[in-house]
Amino acid sequence: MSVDGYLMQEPGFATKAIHVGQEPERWSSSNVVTPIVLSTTFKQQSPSQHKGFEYGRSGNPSREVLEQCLSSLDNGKYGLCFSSGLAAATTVISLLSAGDHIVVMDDLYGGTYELLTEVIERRDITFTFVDARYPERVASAIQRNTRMVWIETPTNPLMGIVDIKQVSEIVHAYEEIILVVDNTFLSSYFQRPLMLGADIVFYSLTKYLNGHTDVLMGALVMNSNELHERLKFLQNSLGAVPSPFECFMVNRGLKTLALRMEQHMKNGLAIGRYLEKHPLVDKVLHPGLPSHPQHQLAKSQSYGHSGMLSFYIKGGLEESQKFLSSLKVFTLGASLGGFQSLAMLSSQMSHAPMPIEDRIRLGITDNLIRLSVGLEEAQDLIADLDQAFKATVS
Ligand code: P1T
Repeated sequence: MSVDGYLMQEPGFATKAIHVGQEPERWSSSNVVTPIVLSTTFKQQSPSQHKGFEYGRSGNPSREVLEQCLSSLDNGKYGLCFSSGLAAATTVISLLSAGDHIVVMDDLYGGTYELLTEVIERRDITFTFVDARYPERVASAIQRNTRMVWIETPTNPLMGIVDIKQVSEIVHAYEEIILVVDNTFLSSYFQRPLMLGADIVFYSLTKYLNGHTDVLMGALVMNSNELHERLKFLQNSLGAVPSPFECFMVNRGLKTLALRMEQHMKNGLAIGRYLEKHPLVDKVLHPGLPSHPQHQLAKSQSYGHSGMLSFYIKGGLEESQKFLSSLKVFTLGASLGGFQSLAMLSSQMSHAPMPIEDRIRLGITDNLIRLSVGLEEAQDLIADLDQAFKATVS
């Protein structure tokens, strides 16, 4: 189905989410639901001869099911799961060595920013932060020692859109550079970066793919055999793997991903339109609304938009604080992509690790409110925002 001029959704997504990797024939008991295999070791027929599993860190049947299903949803060949989004990021960056350089989108999740600037920089890996909404800036930031380009699209929290195809053409003029796309805000239901030229798709599964706010996990999806081999090696040697129970939970969450994402989109658009008309709102950032400067680009590379949006409330920190503490249906809290609606002040929460001057330059100011619109009734969400605006000015 094509919504409002977005790319035409490919058939079969929901079927893959329900069936790939989950064939009952895979198990001797023919169970329809994936078992949670807790065993950390697996019997070997003779030393080093086994049925594909030897030790829980290097491989686990519940994890393998999820990895196969996730890769199919991105039309990728391989999936790898990690104990959090940032564990997946640490593993990808461990592909690099001292002396290497990364070009990074300047508007990105504060935790990724902190990982790069506080941890990775100490390993003698350098970065250039660029506004990748202008692909020519990615091109001019590439150096002799650049080995990776890291982008988020849409960005957290400013909803900037990066032209994945154009950036991938720039990157792939160099054989040795890998393009990583953080697709957390849209999920594979609304965007498939591998098909647009990315080498690795990155996910915080903690968000939409699990969707129930009860698991921390990350994943990487790729096509290249060589990258898969190197990353699988690192998955085992760094050891940041998820538990079998959590793999089961995400696998279960995936079953309703298509349904959830459609509803997140509907609710997010209803709220975005409501906010655009509100006299206490300066500006709404939602790539699915025609007012977004990159609305056409968003439509040309994705299948829709999730429940993520941000807006500038008129005023400053005091107004934001009053508004956020008055919400009753929206929960004031970190994270996103769950069934319940969340609101946050990025400048003080997810992006607190970023230096204030960078935040201000980017527009992550104290009146920027980020919403993760959940699956409640849109009317109830709008009524909640309405009463919080009233409380802000009372
Ligand atoms: O929290 P974790 O599963 O480690 O994922 C990190 C991460 C990576 N990429 C993006 C785009 C993210 O939004 C996140 C986590 N973000 C939040 C917790 C947040 O509130 O924005």
